Amino acid sequence: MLLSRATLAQLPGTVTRHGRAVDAIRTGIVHFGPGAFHRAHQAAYVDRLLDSDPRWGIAAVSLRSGGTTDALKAQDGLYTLAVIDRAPGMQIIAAHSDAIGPGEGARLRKLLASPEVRIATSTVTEKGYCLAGDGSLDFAHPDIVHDRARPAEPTSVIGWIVAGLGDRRAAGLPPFAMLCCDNMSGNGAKLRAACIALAREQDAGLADWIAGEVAFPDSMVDSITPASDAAFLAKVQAALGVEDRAAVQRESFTQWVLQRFDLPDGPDFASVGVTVTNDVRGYEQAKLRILNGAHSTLAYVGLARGHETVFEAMSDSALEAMVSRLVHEDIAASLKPIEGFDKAAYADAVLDRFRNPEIRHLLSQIAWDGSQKLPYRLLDTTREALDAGRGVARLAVPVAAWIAFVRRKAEAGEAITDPLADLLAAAATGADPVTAMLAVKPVFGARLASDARFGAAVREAFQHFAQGDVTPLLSR
Ligand code: CS2
Repeated sequence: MLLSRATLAQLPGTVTRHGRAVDAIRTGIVHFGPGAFHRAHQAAYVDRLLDSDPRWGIAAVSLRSGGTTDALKAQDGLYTLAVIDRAPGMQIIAAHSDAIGPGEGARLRKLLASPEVRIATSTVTEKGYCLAGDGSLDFAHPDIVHDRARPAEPTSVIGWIVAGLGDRRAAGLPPFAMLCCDNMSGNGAKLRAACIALAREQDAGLADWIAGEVAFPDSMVDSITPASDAAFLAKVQAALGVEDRAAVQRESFTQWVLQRFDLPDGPDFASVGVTVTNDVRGYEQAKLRILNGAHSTLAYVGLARGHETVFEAMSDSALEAMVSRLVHEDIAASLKPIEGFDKAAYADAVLDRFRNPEIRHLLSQIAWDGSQKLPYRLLDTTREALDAGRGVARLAVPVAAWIAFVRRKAEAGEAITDPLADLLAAAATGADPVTAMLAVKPVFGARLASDARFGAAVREAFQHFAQGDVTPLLSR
């Protein structure tokens, strides 16, 4: 039997259920990309919001694969959120009022033009936005080529946002606010520029309207959400007494910092724990560079040292000490000061979250999409360190580790999960992998590709990975 409205009443008392009338919930938010992170993070905030304001039910939209939307449909939008540390517990989330899978474009189009829908949100990961290395829309991306040619049948999230906004403008409706919830610096501003650029190809009036009328607030999102593996789903089933194909797990820590934006009579996100502020950039930078930068370092160096999870990598004292120095010295030095924000305390708290034995967060999951992640997580820091005349020997270690990771995978004939997989595999298996990889412009840009100091530091670190003797690098 599946979790659903019909089976809700038979769940054991240990599982928390909301007490509100589900029938009253309306769809006010359209969300692109209902993966585990969205279901564990944004949806949990909205679930609380719905207790007092039923207007903000979420329609979950999957443009590519229908696994999650099928599960949500079969379960009346319900699923379990398991918090797996400090205050462990399971609660049923009922924030999704609708689910739209691939092939349901007509329904999506109608929903995006509904006056009740006032907000759209997205977690489609970095690569989902079809951006080029400089953060602008990549007009050579196959999905964007398609959407330019056939704007009425979009395939990319950018194409869908532009089509939805175009319909609203044509109908004389106000736009929806567009909230990007992915780990990119200046995420709202980048999404805004991409939407305007695509709209400009079709209709200059629409592009100007988007530029003038649509809010694209920046945001910082944070909660460690390991993938829902079979063991976890079995645990949920044992606790619930029914099957739940959309269950998610996360740590108890959760944070969402959202740039204040204008939406008359909009949702009171602050009332459910969202930090609504005028300046998100400092938070966003600290989170991306410290947490995600350390994560990617642990992933690539940790995998080279035979570790499987973040917890195991953090239990490797030499690696832990190097990551701690990287964060406290190299990364902290690059951060903009934020009033009332203690960088060192923040870094310590993040590293402490990584030492959580309850969380089995696979390094291989974090290692995905390195070409999309490294620029925000480590390379901006590196570029700024070079400009300021600071050393980059430690920052070169995760970069060399990534090159070694790609090389190992390519040589073993294993799939590399990365939109640039073929290009990277060819570069990393050539005679001079470091030069070839640093020449990948969408990742390193012209500045890092040609910086002799950086090149030498990466080359030197890479030798250690190539020879399988990484330990000397960890005393840096
Ligand atoms: C991780 C993130 O998978 C990854 O690349 O670094 O998903 C990380 O767990 C989250 O950003 C934490 O908020």
